[in-house]
Amino acid sequence: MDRKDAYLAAKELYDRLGVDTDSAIACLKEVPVSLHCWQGDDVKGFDQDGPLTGGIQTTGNYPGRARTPQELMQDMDQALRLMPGKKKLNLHASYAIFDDGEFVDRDRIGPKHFEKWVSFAKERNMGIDFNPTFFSHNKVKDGLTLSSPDVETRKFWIEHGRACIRISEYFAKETKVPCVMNIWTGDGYKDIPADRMGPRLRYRDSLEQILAEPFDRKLVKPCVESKVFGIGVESYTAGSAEFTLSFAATHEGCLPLMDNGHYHPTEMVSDKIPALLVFFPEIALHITRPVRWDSDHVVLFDDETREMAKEIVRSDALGRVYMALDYFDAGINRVAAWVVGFRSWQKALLNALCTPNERLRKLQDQNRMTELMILQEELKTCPFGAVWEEYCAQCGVPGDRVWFEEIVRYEQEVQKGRA
Ligand code: RNT
Ligand code: ZN
Repeated sequence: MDRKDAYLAAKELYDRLGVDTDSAIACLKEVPVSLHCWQGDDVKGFDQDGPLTGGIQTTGNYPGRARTPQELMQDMDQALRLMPGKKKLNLHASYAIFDDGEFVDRDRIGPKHFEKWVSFAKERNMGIDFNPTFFSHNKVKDGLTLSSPDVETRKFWIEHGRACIRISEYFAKETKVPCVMNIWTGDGYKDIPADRMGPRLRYRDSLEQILAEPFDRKLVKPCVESKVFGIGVESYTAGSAEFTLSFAATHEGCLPLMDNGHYHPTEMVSDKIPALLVFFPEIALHITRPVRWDSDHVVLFDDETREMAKEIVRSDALGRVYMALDYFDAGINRVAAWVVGFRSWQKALLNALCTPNERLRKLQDQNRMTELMILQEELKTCPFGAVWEEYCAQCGVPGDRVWFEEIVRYEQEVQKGRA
């Protein structure tokens, strides 16, 4: 059976279940998903040459890492050619691009250091999201930034946050798409601290000083990302779940950001999404795959990824949830890692849009739990693959089982020559 016939057969079956696959495809084409630049170079960035710090780690040494802005953009372009759907670019401040011989520290960076990224995004019709970089830098003092007891250290990082707000607003104005600006710090302690509240009081104050920078709330969407622990920061994290959620709840215009690698292993972010949507007009997500810890493996089309997408769609919240990918695998081809993760999240969203949510909801409300269980199980073997292939074709990108040829070619022609 050819692709089109397979799609028509699938469409008919979904139609009988009460799902319009054409509308699902049309809807997904308009949903932006933010693609993180840091998968391409193992979170190294361009503004310093030290190690990755902050309790996060890339593992693996697959050849072909992008070493320069040009290589990173070239690799990202290759990845973009293999991804269906609407993309947004997600940058970290450490990806500032300086002129030859120029160096500007993070408290002083400005829009001009991101002009090349703006052109890149505009030419590809993408908005830009942004992240101040509170790690991998010599002014991280004793593992602390915004919560440091040292006034000078705090001041430096507050200035960095404020500079990033100005850059975020510049991105939004240039691309005409609001910029989600996410604040995450790895601040914390390896071993049992004596004062758990002090760092949090300082963190709150620092965040307030950053947000005191004037900006248009329609253009810049500041977020605070929580975390439970990091490598070398196992005992205490200043920006815990309760801390960031409470901060966002009490600061107008500030969004909570949940990264699904940042919770205890049996906690599910899929369940937290509708809980937060009850109270917050907008929320943000980092979509990742934690394997035993916050390992940031490539996102797959697995159970929890599917559940997260379903909760967003079922809550009718595609317009209220800012979705960004956040993982970094240096053990496989990095362009392929980008593509697999992006395609997996697209699959999860399409799958959610091809779920008869109204019908399922009715069964739940009528307490017809036997039927609910059966239908939810049987949906798992519906011919979703044919709908996915149709979506890829309509987006002008290769379907499953053929795009990898492109990776092989690109690796031979471009990535292989890199040291
Ligand atoms: C770290 C956080 C954070 C980073 C990126 C690079 O655990 O998830 O979002 O991964 O900012
Ligand atoms: Zn994250």
